Amino acid sequence: GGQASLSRFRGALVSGVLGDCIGGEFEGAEEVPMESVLEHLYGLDEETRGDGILEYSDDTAMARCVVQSLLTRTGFDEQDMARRFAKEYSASPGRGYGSGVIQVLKKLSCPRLSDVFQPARDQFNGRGSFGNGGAMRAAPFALAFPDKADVKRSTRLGAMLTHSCSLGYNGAILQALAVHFSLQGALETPQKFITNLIAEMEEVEDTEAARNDARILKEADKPFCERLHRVKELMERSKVSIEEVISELATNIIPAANRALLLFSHVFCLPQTYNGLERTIAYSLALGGDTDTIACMAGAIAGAHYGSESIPQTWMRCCEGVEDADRDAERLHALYHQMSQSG
Ligand code: F2R
Ligand code: MG
Ligand code: MG
Repeated sequence: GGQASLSRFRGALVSGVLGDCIGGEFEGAEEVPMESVLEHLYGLDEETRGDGILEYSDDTAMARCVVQSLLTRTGFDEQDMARRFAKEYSASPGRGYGSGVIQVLKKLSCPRLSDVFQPARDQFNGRGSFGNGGAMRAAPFALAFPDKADVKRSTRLGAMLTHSCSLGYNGAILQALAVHFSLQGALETPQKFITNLIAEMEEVEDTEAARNDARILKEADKPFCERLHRVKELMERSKVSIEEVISELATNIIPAANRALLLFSHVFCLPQTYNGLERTIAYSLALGGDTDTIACMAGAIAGAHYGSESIPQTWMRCCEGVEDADRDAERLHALYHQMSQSG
């Protein structure tokens, strides 16, 4: 489809849900052989599957809150979004939330709470969470706002409702920007795509808070820029093994760094019968670790690039929440174009 077409919106939102549901199988696994990934994926094609058998986790549960809040309020409203997170958690606490964020979600349900950002600031002795819970639900911000500055501002605040450490909210901004650029067809030239992201993150990470957090966590001065430079170097080579990607980018670093990997996954080759979107999800699973979240985020970026036509129907039938995502994508598409005309 053309830039910011409905197909790209549906691709992004639905593939995020698919990545979460399909990736849940391997979350936390240290090593995931490609044979196990392919076996899992072939299983989705069998007649016996279907009817939303794979449930979505916290990634999609929270992204759905973001979507409903942005649509209902026609923009970002922190009170409304915080209320939705709290209500969703209390209605369905067993979706596999991070152990720390549960405390924030419980506090957000308190009617006497005056500052909705305070519970997140209190996390981890006042340091805030650097988990990837902000990034896993960031894609809808890119689907609601056509303006890049709005995407950055709303994604940062939306993440800060639960993640007040800069590595948590800046990772969310990186994910939203990747979806934003992908919607516009920027992945046609992957090198330029990464170069654009580096330029954006140079600015995003250029704050006192970011430098301070990076120092405390013994990270590079600008952790996301550093990872993106590594991704760019690896992409310039003709061949890179999966082990190398994992050891270069995923070990001995904070969970937030996982996010850099997803930008890379679409370039790898898997069985020829697989299209680009299927390859992205398969590769995300083979990385191991936080597979539901990596596949959810990579799925959203790849879905915005390849569009809804590349999503296998058999996968869609297996995953919970796909129909809702498809319907919401249409509504976000309308909101996005309404905003681009008015602003
Ligand atoms: N929680 C999980 N997976 C665990 C297994 C779930 C299992 N399948 C089940 O059903 O029980 N996955 C989900 O959590 C990740 C997103 O987490 P989020 O929202 O960022 O949570 P939190 O608690 O804020 O952070 C996660 C952990 O990171 C460490 N951490 C964060 N900031 C820290 C800090 N400043 N200092 C020290 N540690 C910090 C803590 O261990 C947190 O608990 C996604 O994968 C989602 O799928
Ligand atoms: Mg999850
Ligand atoms: Mg996860």
